[in-house]
Amino acid sequence: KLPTLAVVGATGAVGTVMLDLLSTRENVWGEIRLIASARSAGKRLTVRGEQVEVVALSEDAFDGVDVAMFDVPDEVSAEWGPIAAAKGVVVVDNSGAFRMDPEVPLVVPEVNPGQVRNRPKGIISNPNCTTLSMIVAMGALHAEFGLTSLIVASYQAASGAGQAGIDTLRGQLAKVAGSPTLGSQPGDLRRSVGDLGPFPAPLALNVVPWAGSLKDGGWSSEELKVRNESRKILGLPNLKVSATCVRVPVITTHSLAVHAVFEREIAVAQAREVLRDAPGIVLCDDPANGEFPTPNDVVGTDPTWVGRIRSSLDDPREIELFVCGDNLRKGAALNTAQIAELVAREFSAR
Ligand code: 11C
Repeated sequence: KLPTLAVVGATGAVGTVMLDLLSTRENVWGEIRLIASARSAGKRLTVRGEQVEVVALSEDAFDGVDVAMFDVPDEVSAEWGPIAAAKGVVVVDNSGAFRMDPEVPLVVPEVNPGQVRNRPKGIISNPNCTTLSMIVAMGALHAEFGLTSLIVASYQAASGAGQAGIDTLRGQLAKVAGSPTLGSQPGDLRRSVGDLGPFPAPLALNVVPWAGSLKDGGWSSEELKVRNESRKILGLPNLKVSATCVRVPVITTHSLAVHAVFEREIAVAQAREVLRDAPGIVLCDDPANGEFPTPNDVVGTDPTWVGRIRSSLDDPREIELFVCGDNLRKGAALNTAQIAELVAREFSAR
């Protein structure tokens, strides 16, 4: 019998992409149950071409469920993940609630698929979308050249902050679009765009060097996630990682400028060869012909796109590159679905 899947948080920005993926990827599931907050219960959503009624999150909603993909706020996962796991459900969680728990694996199927089975709590975590937007490329290069340090700057899309982020950016863009002057005087956008939504400054016609919450030393939670999660996924607890996370007026697809240092010398041609052969990567690197990844060319696609590969002018062990990944797909729903599919294989092997 094919395993029963629950999608918890089926109505959010990531949940919507999850349903789309479940309708288009290989069908490895029996029943698919949709679970959301009481507010969304009763809604009917389409999955695999059929209308399915959303049920409210409750202990009973997990009856008979084998695997559950959670995309809900940290505190909801922290409460309900263990409740589902106690009922024997394998929980694949896309929140930050369990990622750094040593008893919860943090899995990227192209990088550390074996970790899926190492789940004493019955919970597997899905990384943050910013980490995920670069880690498949970094994992492939690390396997060949031995990564020692990462310095990154992110260019994060509004949808990283959920549907509220998308709605805020679109609302602000509508307000500024017709103005011949907005964006040319100090603070004029702050006075004109209205609701800042989940962002601490106007995002339309602007960039905002902030994502997440304030942590010690002036770091943002997002920057610490990139550091801690990269170390855990790559199995490099001492990897040097320094991130500056920046929000840009893009709807969906995160980008990162990456400065990577390796144990061994790495030529551009060698890096290209590794990335060309790596699963989940598209090499798009021909600047003479205007070819490099941009978020708008990448949005809606599954792979991590890599371009602008250059050797450091100062050290043959260092390279620079630019990566783009759809933060709602590989950055969230797709990686979660890929992990869940690895678990589904265990059921079909029984
Ligand atoms: C953003 N990366 O772009 C964040 C959203 O830890 O899963 C995802 C937060 C998380 O705002």
